[in-house]
Amino acid sequence: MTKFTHALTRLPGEDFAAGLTCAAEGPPDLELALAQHAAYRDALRRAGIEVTTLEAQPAHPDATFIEDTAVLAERMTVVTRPGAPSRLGETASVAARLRALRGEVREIRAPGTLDGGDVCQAESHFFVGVSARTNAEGARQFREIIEAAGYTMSAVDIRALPSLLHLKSGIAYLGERRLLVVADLPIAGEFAAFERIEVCAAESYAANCVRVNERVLVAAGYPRTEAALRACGYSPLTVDVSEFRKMDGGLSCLSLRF
Ligand code: CIR
Repeated sequence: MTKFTHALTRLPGEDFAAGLTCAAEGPPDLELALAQHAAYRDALRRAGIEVTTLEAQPAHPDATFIEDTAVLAERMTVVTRPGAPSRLGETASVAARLRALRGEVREIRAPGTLDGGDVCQAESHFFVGVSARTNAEGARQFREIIEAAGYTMSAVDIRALPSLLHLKSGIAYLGERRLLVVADLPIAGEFAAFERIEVCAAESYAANCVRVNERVLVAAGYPRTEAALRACGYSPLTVDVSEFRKMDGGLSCLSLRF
């Protein structure tokens, strides 16, 4: 499992409530979202990470979901091309920051689209969701880049699963060749090489957790998932992300870890 030392986050802005969402949970409370974001950054620090936080990006209310703009692995840095047109303008500032921090940056180019939320790394293998946001061309370009860097990849078509905005809305790699997954994710191909821990239907939102060094960050309010993680020997750190959930965001998408 990668040892993470840094994370990049971005604050939600004044226009946070104007972002994309299908969740019928009402508008987010910005003040609470800022407090939850601060607690999230603290949780990352408790897991041993130094956190860099970018200012909110004016006119880009979804930019706090920074994970969608890049994919970082030990041997490569890829800046994505988000599938929602309103999010295309989020990548330039992230690319500039990543170039300064990590050197060479590869890019997904038109007509490809790829959201970082569709990319799940499990050791040297990547599962890539083909979704409403990531198209086949984006997945093809990503494969070319990562195979050149010595990784492998399998594409997972989730377009028939409208409950999953992104692949990682329904899956997380926990380390130790274990995946935390929602029950309706298709089991096929390379998934078979991993142990599956299923999240119960009532707690499907909690499948989007993040292993960070010795801890697992998991959304607060999902006790069965938290218990399942403990039963496997993990040490969960719960973080309340209710205001980000209202904007269809998961826990992982609030940071880029490296
Ligand atoms: C969007 O629809 O793009 C944002 N409102 C939420 C993105 C969440 N990203 C993620 O879970 N990876």
